Amino acid sequence: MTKLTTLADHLAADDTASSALKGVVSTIADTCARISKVVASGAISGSLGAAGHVNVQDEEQKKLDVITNDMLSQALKADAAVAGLASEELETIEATGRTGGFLVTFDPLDGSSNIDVNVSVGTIFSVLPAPEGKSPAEADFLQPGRNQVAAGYAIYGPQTMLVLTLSKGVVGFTLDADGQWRLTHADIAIPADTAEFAINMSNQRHWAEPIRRYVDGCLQGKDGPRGKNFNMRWVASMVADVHRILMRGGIFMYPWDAREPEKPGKLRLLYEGNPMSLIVERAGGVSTDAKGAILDIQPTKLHQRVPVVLGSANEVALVADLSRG
Ligand code: P6P
Repeated sequence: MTKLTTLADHLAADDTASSALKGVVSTIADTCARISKVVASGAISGSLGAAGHVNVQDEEQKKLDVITNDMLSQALKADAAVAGLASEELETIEATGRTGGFLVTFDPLDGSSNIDVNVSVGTIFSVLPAPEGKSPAEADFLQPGRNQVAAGYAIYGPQTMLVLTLSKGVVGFTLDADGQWRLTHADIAIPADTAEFAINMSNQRHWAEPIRRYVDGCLQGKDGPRGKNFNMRWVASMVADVHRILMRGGIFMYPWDAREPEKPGKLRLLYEGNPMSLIVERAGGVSTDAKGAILDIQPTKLHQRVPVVLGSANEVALVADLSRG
């Protein structure tokens, strides 16, 4: 069997992205390959369990949150094309002392509450243009998601995969035993229709009415207004739920709920909502805050949260119609 195309060869054949951007993507991909080994070592390396403090999100940090954040931060600071970075695990941005090039935001280990029970987790990343002629400030990261020049994620599951979008389309690479990322999914596309929804049902009593109505319709199955039965999945790793949707369709929802009414949702815009939205849109899906496109949102804070309803276009449209009233 001929060897599948490597990430390096795939990037070399891409005549739309600059060599500097390809370099940043390679830096992230190489780091994710190393993170995969650390994640896979689990209890053997003593990397499981709590780190003993909470992060800027007021969430208990896992040891692997800290380890993976440091791995990505160090690798990006060493990349000449990176002017600054922002992480779910860091209170504010880190400037590299360089100007121009790119800004990178990332969630180093998404779904880390699953890591101690051996359920898939991942790394999510977003690449934005950096300001010219000045060291980036926090305000320079507050760009709408449509400004992204690259976005992707690694999923550390039964296979370790890297899913990536640069200027168009969505491609998937699988980490080979020789450490090479091999092109296994050349043109990822999300089916427009689905019979599978993903939401944390334990929050049902806290949802706004439109979400409750939509989910009730799914639960009534073929006896209800939808006229078909639905399946439900909730991995509690956004990367795993979104990956499933990229592979076979579906709708993922983390909407606003009344538990913390002052917050728009749980997920963060800059390093979860925006990169996943670019990927989903480029794969023919739709990604909204329940009403409008997430990629059009003008960020106002580095760690701001956003409601997320994304996936199969026709299903997301139904939720948007209900939400607009
Ligand atoms: P809940 C993981 O902590 C995360 O940020 C996403 O990856 C995931 O979709 C969501 O939170 C799970 O949240 O409230 O169901 O545990």
